[in-house]
Amino acid sequence: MHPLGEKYLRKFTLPLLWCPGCGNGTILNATIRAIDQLDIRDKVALVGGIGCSGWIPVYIDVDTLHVLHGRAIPFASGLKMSDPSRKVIVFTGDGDCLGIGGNHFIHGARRNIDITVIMVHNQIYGMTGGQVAPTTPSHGKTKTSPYGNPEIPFDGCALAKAAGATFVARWTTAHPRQLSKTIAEAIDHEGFSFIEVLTQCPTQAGRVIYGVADPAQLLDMLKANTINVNAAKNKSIEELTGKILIGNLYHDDERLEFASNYYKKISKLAASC
Ligand SMILES: Cc1ncc(C[n+]2csc(CCOP(=O)(O)OP(=O)(O)O)c2C)c(N)n1
Ligand code: SF4
Ligand SMILES: [Mg+2]
Repeated sequence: MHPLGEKYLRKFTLPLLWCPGCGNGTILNATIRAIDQLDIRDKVALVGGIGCSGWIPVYIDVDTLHVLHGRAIPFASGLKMSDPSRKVIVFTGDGDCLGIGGNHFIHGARRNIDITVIMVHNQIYGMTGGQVAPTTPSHGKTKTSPYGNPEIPFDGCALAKAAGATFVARWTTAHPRQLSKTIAEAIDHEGFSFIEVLTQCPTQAGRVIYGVADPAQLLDMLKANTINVNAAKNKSIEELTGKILIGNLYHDDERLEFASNYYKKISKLAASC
């Protein structure tokens, strides 16, 4: 086993429950590297929602919570408020975050509470067998949209920024080094940080939406369909058509963070009593 796996994986939880070639393993790897780089093993708490992606924290030997579907952000917020010194990271599926948990997501961002939300965007409800998600592309065929999805998908990054998140980034599982670096930056950021990770789900989205079950081919598609936000600056509208922007998309260090501001107010009030 790789030394970082030896150091951080909970051996009794292995083997991983994910399908072969699933992108969740890459996100697990990028997270472990970020935690190791920042040397925060004893300060971090990981919170997972329900779904294949919600299992990422289960495998990492640090303080973890595996909570109700759609409720990872409220649990994480409560944890942060009870122990503001904690670095709290949420792992949430695109269904978990933008479907059932959508309201918690926008209010967490609005408060600018200091948690990092990693949203695993596989375009589908993976764990429950391939139902349509709020991120499924228009016209995409799933088990519950057999004639093609009649809806328009959410842009999770645009929604996070509009709701008040102060660090917003998007990467793919085809960019593991960049993803790990951005996870470390997001953990360091004081405020609500949101990272969307476009990922391959060979068993459901790959097979059902694209007719492609080969993980390597799906990774090639992720590379081909994305462009770095900096490289995009020099491209024409025609060159950018159909491309999804990746990279660090938004950063604001000025806005007040919720937990520290709350405790500052409380201690001021206490001092004036
Ligand atoms: C309250 C509640 N409703 C529905 C479910 C069933 N359920 C479990 S996981 C899931 C969707 C998972 O999709 P997503 O969040 O995109 O995660 P993925 O498996 O794709 O990583 C659903 C609907 C549940 N566990 N709890
Ligand atoms: S169903 Fe998709 S997301 Fe879930 S473990 Fe399998 S490949 Fe991964
Ligand atoms: Mg999903």
